[in-house]
Amino acid sequence: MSFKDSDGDGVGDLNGIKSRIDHFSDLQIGSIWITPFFESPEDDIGYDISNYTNINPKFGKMKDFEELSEEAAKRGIKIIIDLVINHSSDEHIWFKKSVDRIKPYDEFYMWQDPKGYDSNGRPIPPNNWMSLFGDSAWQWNDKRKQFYYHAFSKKQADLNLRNEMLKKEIKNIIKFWVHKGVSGFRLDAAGQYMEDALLRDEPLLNPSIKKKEYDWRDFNHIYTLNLPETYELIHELRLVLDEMNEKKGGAERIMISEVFGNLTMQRKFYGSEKYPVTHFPFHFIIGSDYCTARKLHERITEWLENIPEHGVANWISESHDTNRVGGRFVREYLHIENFLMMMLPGVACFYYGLEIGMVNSPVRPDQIQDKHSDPLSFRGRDVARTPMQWDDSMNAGFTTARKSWLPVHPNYWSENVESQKKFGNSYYNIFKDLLRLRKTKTCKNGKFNSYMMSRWIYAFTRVLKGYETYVVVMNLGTETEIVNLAGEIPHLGDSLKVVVASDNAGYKKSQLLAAKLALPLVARW
Ligand code: TEU
Repeated sequence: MSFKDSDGDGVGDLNGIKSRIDHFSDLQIGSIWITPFFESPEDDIGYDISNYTNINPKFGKMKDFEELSEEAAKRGIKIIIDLVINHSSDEHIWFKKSVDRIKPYDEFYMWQDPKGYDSNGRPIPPNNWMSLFGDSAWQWNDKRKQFYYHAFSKKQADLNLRNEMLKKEIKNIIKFWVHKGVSGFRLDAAGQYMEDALLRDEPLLNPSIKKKEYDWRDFNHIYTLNLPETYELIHELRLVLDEMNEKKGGAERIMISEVFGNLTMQRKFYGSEKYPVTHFPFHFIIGSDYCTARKLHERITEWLENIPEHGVANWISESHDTNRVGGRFVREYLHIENFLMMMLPGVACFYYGLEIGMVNSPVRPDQIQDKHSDPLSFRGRDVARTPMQWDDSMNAGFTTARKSWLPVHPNYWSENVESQKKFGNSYYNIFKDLLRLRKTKTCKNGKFNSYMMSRWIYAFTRVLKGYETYVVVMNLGTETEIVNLAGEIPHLGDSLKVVVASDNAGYKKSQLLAAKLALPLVARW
């Protein structure tokens, strides 16, 4: 955990979050998502849970969570936690009992006999399925004399989510945390929940490319990703939550699915009004490529137009699995993503540090904590997991320990919450201004219109009759361009006035706006 350390061991914790809860009130943030803080041997920073209802002592005690939950509730802030049920740690008691074939745990995991034995007497895995973290997804267990399946590391054994007894356990975990004050769940790796019952081999994406060794990316995951049964399972879990909501007089608790894929697939994670699945899937807005205005326009409108009527859009730009946006391209992309997420219709999920423009941090090989760099990102995941930068004291005010669990970014002496609060056009203050705009009626209910002003200049408006109207303009390119907003956008009033800009240029001209390098701004009329 990288938000705030309260006990001086160099690792962030629940009391740390509680001590800085006013940071969220200050920004008027409605909910916070906390990554796993449960009992775990930490093979994958806690995404390998050995007890779902115990707290890892490193992060605090149950009492600390209850207090955090109370303090958050007092401020109207909801807490969302990770529900990591695709797999458990191999150190979970369920797994140990499963190895020993103790009922009902014997069928809690994905056990399979070997396909056969090689000439050296070694067991051969049942099929060609690969783990996201490298190598075969099948791990031999010598005691049970069978393989178990693991989509991620071999210490993250996939749970057999078709097992009714296990589903009961999971439903109880949901209820347990709701009773502790949790208002939402992020369904970790939801796409991986189900696997083909016939264990069919997955086809190569490109069979003509011959390799000595293939990895996860080489395959078309038709038998291990986003199987239709996934939605059925989530729907079942959703009903548990909805029922608890009803009991509490329509309290709103949510489920978010962490899934990746095309629109058709992501749409399914919404379900329908009659058959709800999650409230929304995470939707990464730009991703890892440069965007022209056309591409951005297409992505945004396609997404907004295809969301089922009962659903809400979602935008996210970074997480603990991705690189920081600011480190992916030029740093100004940070502003672009923040402006988009704040002003587009839908729910925006911000990764900590975005409010002060945190960028990828240099992490020396001897400082690396992540044992399983995401193969989909080329630089490992630690670069985006470094401590929050609070002030210019030692370790950026994150911890009183001499050494924090991951190094603090060296730029912390200037880039930190305290100093940015004082400096007018800082990331922090711009972020706050945008959040204020986001709360307006126009941003909540206004109509959305999208415009490609040129190859690189993208604009959109939010319009609500009887209220202030906003136009957001951004330059995705690297050259200064002059754009004629009035010529392109119908009904643009004469009194156009810039309300938030990512630089200090002091725009005055009402209709001609000079959009500089990656400059996003919001104007109203
Ligand atoms: O990540 C899940 C994850 O990496 C997959 O969803 C994957 O990116 C996708 O299927 C590719 O199509 C979550 C956590 O965020 C991550 O930190 C964990 O390492 C992982 O689950 C295992 O729990």
